[in-house]
This record gives sequence, C-alpha cells and structure tokens, in this order.
Amino acid sequence: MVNSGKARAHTNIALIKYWGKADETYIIPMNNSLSVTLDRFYTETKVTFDESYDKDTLILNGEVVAENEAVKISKFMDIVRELGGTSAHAYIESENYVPTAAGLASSASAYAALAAACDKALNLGLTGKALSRLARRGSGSASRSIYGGFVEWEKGHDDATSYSFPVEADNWENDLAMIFVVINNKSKKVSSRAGMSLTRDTSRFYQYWLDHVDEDITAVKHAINQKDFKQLGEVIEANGLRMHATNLGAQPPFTYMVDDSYLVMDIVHQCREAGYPCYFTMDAGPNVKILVEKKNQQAVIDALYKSFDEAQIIASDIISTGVEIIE
Ligand code: 2P0
Repeated sequence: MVNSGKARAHTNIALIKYWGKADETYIIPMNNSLSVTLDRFYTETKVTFDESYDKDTLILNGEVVAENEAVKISKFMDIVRELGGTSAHAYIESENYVPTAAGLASSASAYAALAAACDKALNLGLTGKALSRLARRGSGSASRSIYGGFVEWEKGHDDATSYSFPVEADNWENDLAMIFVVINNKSKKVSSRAGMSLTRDTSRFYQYWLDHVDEDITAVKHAINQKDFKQLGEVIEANGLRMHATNLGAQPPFTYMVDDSYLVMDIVHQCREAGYPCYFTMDAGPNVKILVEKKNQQAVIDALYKSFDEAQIIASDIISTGVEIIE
C-alpha cells in the first residue's frame, strides 16, 4: 500500500533569537525564542512511503539530492519511521518557494512541511504540539514554522517539553510587514549550527546573553499585548544585536555582518529620524530584515532604493495561518 501526504509550511524569522543548544541530539535550545511567520517564503513537500523502496530519495526543486547530502533528511525519516512503527522508506519531493536571490535558509519551512506531510502520509494524527516537537528534530527553527503569526518556542528541558505555540496578538500581525535586504556576500559562511555551537562553548558574552533573553521575551509579549510597535522594535533590535555580539566574544571571534549590513542599519536609523518607525534584525548571514508597520512599508523601501537594487529588496506580509495539508 502506498501512503502519501503533501504539506505547505512558511518560513519564519526570529525576533528573539535561538542561539545555542542544550542538547544537540534532540535539538533542545538554551533559551526561548519568538518569531513571526512570513507569507512570502514557503516550502511544499510531498512524501510517499512504500515498503518496496530500499532507501529514502529526496528531490529538491526538481533535482535529485545526492545521498551523502541527504543524510540529515534520512536521520529525520528514521525518527518518523520509529514514530509511525514502519520500516518503509520514502520518496520526498520538495519545492522551495523562496525568491532565488533571497539567500534565505529554508530549513525552518522545509522540516515543518516534511513533518506535516509525514503525519498525513502515515496517519499519525499528531497535535500541533507533537508536530512542533517532530519538526524541531530536523531543525530547531522549524518547530516555530508549524504556526502563523507570532510564535514562541518554549525551550523546555527534554524532547517532550521543548515545542512552540502561537502568541495571541489580536491579529496585530496583519498590520506589520518584514522587508528583506539581500546582501551579496563573498566571505566564507559560518553555518548557524557551527556558529551557535562555537559561541555557546567559547564566547565570553554568552552567559550575559542567556541571562537577559527572558526579559526580552517578556517585553516583546507585553509590546504585542499593547500593540506597541516602538517597544517591540526596540527590544527585538537590541536582542538581535546582542546575539551577534556573542559571536564577537567567541574564540576565535567571528561575525556575519558585512559593510552593506551596516549601511542598511544606517538607513533604518535615518527612516526612524524621518518619522517612519522600523527596526532591523539579522540571522546567520549578512542579510538584514526590517520590521515595519505596513503603512510605512513603501517609505522604507523607497529609502532603501537609493542604495540598493530593486532585486535586493523583498517585502513580505506576516501570515496568520500555520502549516497546511494540501493533498
Ligand atoms: C533563529 N537562527 O532563532 C536563529 C537566529 C539563526 C539565527 O534558528 O541547528 O537552522 O537546525 O537547529 O534552526 C538557524 O538555525 O539551526 C536559526 P538547527 P537552525 O532563527
């Protein structure tokens, strides 16, 4: 018997960052994080299990992924097989709907879509919480892509207690947008996995980071509750910069920031001075993301056009709905 399922999940950007694991096998983070889920970038994945397959096959954007590169997926599928009590291998077809130039990591939407597609295919009947826990095993940030809107990942202390849930926002997310500034980077990339591990193990600033994340989570939730964009922005901008500061305290020190990242930060400051509140955040790469109220989105884009090409600027709404089964 053939069992298949297809799901769509959207990527998310952390406003309060996940940076460092307490447990690398189960992907239990050192701190809570909080994100928004984006309308514009998503992954659609179809998975088909069949006892006659002798291995897992991954087709990504129409191309077969070499077996040595698909090891991470196969390990994830082993977890799914154990959960579903099956030995069947899978044929996985995945399409990433991320503008090719965006240079965005897609592991969050990829593992959220794969977890939901497997749930459907094997008729597992997982709750949102269980889906979030499963997606987390593929990639930490994927645990947040199960839901739309504002999402918090509770770090927990083991596999059962580490999962994400939606943060009630009275639909405030519909008034907000995120602008991506895609920055071309020639320097060698430090993967988020390697970067967060080195920082957790060696950074002189890491304990300070950990000691202050909970305050930021509390402040962000208060800002969401009050729909206070200025408070939200000030907290998330400081949190992102503090995460990047931990990398400068690592041994050896490293940074994801390049000249153009600083240029965007400068433009954000200028927009604020001109009366258009907006705030930046960065992840494990040089691109800068700007959180803005939709009513001011075009003014900020126009300011960016003075220094960047149109193709480098991509705006996205925040989507309210979470992962969906589409077949
Ligand atoms: C985040 N990042 O909260 C943080 C901020 C990047 C910077 O989650 O090792 O791909 O698969 O759990 O989720 C990127 O890391 O890492 C990330 P793994 P993941 O979004």
